[in-house]
Amino acid sequence: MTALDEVKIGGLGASRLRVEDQRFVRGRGTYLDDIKLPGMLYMEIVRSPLAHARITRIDTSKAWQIPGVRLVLTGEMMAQRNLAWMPTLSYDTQAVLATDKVRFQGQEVVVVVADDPYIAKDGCDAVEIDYEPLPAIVNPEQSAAPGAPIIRDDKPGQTDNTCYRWEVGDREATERAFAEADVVSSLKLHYPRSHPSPIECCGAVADFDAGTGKLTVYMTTQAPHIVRAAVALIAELPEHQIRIVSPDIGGGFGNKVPVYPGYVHAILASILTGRPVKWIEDKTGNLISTGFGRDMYLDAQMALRRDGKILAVRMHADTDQGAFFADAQPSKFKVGLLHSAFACYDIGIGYITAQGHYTNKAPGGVAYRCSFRVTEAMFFQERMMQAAATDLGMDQAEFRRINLRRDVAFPARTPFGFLVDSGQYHKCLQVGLDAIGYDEFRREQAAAREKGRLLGIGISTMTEPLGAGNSREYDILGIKMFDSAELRVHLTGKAILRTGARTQGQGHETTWAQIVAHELGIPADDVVVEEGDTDTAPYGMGTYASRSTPVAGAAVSMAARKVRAKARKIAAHLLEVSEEDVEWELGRFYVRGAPERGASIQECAMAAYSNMPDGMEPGLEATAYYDPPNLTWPFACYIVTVEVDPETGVWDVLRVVAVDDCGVRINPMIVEGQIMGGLTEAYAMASMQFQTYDADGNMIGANYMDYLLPTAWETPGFELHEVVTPCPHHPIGAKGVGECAAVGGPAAFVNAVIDAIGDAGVRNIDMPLLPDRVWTALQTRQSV
Ligand code: MCN
Repeated sequence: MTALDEVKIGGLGASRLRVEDQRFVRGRGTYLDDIKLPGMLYMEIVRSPLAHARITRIDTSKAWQIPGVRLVLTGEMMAQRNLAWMPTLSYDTQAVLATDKVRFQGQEVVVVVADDPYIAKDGCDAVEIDYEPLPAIVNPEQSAAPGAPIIRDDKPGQTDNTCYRWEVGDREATERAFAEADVVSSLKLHYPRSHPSPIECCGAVADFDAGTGKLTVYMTTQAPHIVRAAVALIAELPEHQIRIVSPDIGGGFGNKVPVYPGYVHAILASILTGRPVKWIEDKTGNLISTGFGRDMYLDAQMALRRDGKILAVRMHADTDQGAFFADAQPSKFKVGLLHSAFACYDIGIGYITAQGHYTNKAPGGVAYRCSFRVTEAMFFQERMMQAAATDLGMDQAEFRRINLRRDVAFPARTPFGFLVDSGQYHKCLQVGLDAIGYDEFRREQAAAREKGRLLGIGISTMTEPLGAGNSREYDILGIKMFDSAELRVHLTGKAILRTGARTQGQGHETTWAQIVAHELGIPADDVVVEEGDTDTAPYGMGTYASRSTPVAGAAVSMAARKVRAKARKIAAHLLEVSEEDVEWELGRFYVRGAPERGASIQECAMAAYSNMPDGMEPGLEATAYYDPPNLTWPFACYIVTVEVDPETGVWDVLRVVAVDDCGVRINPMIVEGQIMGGLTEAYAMASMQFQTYDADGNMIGANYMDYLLPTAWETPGFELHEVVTPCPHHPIGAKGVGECAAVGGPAAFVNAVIDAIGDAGVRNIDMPLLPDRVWTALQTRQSV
């Protein structure tokens, strides 16, 4: 036997079809709603219709009288068990059920548990609640206004609506750089509130066994181990008696990271009734109360030299956190990784301040397809880049060329402390410019303008820190983060792999097996991947912030290498040579100088259980925990061309070019799928997808008539290109990719539209660029 063909066995670089799709396309997936346990009860939630009100009366007596209603929970009952409030991941508190006041429309007030979901809904309708309305605060400006009602009057010592203040960078050096600048470019922007909107909503089936004291919770979570710890702490239950199982998940996109009150209700209801209890959000519940991202206002300036060199940046962000600070991250930086902005540019100095504001809106700040506020960071960065180039009268591509880090500049420290370790930024930009035909488009644009046609081109270049996990180079969270993998190779050479990550559609079952194939030569089809069950998976931190490949993927590699190291000893034993004389080629060991004498990995596996060397522990398995030395830094260049209709403000996308450098691609097809999905979300952000609230705090966007997502019909085509700069510290050179296009893409679309119409005075249009907003901007332009 000779070395295997890596691509043929489904190793690195193979566009292997997704194995999980075998069950998904046949309707054989097991999603939360497929779980039906004997004697199961169903839970529904009464939500507040008002954004801000005092609760003066709750009467549940009529609900209790409905046949089939088994339990009606109020905040008062929760308070008796010390469960009316729970800690959030951001070190704040959140009401589990409202007691004194409601603080956002959709807040959970009463829970009804019944024999079937319809009776539970009837029970909800029978609950009587009296509210005394209070003025609603729906944005940071109102929140900070003198005399504004204090939203969090439940918190001792809270005398205003400030949730946090935070700063990073060198203020004095930044001021000095601004004093020396030839040009100061300023911009104010808003990244609107938005919802990840997975097809499957959040939910849980809680099953408390009073006999054993064991609590099993099936739940749609992206981070089962973290949720297990949270449940243990919130409900004061022993962690070893809690099993969290995350079944197949119908999309997460960040929505399923936080610990929501509904999970706690279902758990308590199961403990109190002694029966399994199922809670599944309906779409309105999901859209109105769980998992919002963005909602950040930026006021920023850039200090520039006339020749195009950026001297410094200064940014202030006001963030609308909603009623509870429940960002899905315990970041010590409060606004996540906002300060990763400008990491790809050679800027030495900067200063960022941020203020979080409580408002009467559902808790925001979920890492919606972004690594903790990186989406906002990169959008602001690339919009500022466009504005600055315009202020200098400089070409957009040239301005980026002047400021992008050069290949020789790595590793480079950003003004905010990150260490950017690698990249080929100029090559990436050039591939994009060549693919779109930049110079030719500029000529076409000028010619079209002569005829009254508005063509535009927008560029977005960015690197983002992916792989939340490192605690050595850059301590993001104030806690150590890592991930894990456990690989067991059975006697026949087939293997089972478990990790602490949790796929929600990304394809881990396919790609992790490819890493094992690459490291061991076991065909990927012979490796089964399991994730999501805390009773069997090794401890891990979950899947979000595109951290799985950088951290769990690395752990898979390390576990396989440990297995290979043991197999090498077994091979030496089988081949009757010393270990030093054993060489490795994919799938087999052989004797140095006598390549015909070899032992396959499968033969070694058989021997590990039947003919191991004396003194060796039987079996062929290993567990690896990976705490990476740094984040991974993928780079991307997105270029979009558009045509704007001057009569209506409607804009059409002409072309979208994407150049992504996510290092070594494990599965190119899956990577391309991730990029296309991200670009679709980028287009959605730029064109239609946002949630807002009226003056009374009623959400506009709680259904799919008001909250628009693009269908295949609207979504433009994408032209994908790649550059490969292997990550220097990842065992197989891979970097994260899952969110890059969603993070970097929106600015390319907006920049293109502004480029089409902005030459005569339009500086900004806030997303989404609805036709009426563009049309209004066009009127400004025409009057300039
Ligand atoms: N991959 C690869 N080669 C690389 C990098 C990644 O083959 N160099 C593969 C990975 O093995 C994995 C996929 O691409 O199968 C995404 O990997 P990664 O970038 O590590 O991201 P995660 O697996 O951690 O997924 C998280 C990311 C985020 S943050 C959101 S939000 C998101 C996303 O992925 N949510 C998704 N993509 C999604 N895709 C689907 N279908 N559903 C979601 O909920």
